[in-house]
Amino acid sequence: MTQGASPVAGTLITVAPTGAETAKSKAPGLPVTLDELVQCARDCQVAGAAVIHVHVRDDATTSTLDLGRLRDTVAALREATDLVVQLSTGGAVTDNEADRLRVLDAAPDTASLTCGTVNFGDDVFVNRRPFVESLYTAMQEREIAPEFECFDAGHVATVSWLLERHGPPYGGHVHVDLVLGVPGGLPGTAAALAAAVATLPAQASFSATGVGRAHLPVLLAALAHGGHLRVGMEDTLTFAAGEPVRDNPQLVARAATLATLAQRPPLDPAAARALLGLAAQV
Ligand code: KMH
Ligand code: ZN
Repeated sequence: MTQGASPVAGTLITVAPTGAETAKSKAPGLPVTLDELVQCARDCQVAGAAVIHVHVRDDATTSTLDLGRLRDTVAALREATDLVVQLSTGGAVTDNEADRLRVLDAAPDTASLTCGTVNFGDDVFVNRRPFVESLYTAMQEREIAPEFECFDAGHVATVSWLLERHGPPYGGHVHVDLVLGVPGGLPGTAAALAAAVATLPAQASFSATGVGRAHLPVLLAALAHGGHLRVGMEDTLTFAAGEPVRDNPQLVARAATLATLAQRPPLDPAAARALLGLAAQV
């Protein structure tokens, strides 16, 4: 059954600080070392984030799925913050399925799970349905809560298909991130967001991410639909016309202000854990 998202009193803010695509030389505020990421995470928690969506870089600042780095990153973020730690299993469009599946060995609280293939600018972000199933069932076995990432309408339908075929996710709660505005995917408009929300599984919560120029329209539309927010330099490098983003906390702080204005202030990490069906942090 699908019937849109269930409402929640507060706003879960996820920060996606780094991503796989942007070069440090193009965005000096991008956190690419572990120290930079940990400091960014601390500051984003203070600004209102409850979840951090993590991609890591190697010593040359290139995106990597190196397991040792991922493990060190999960440990360092848990040590320094209360944030829910989410690792990306999407990686970069060049990453293979085995490496993407191995990300789960780093034992994050949650992991992203992209629910289908999509054109990604001039590239293709490949997510074969059998691979999506493998990631989903591996997360069930390892007690990692998936965040279903949907870049296109068919991806939302695949969430329902996964639930019907394989049962509920670890934690029991379905949380979907609608990523709008990728060239090749759903456009970053309020109308596209509303259409996607209308087909979410019953009782699902959702957050939304607007890529590039879609950042603010999607953020405002998500709040208007009772949704949660994902912001960060993975998707947004321009703060306002002619003004580059200084750093991730700047984006989190603006999202927190807008969520508060919408009468749904940011959830703290403990409330985020409760929403996502995760055990409290010890
Ligand atoms: N970098 C994109 C190809 C995810 O993190 O799960 C995929 C991505 C999605 O960023
Ligand atoms: Zn990502």
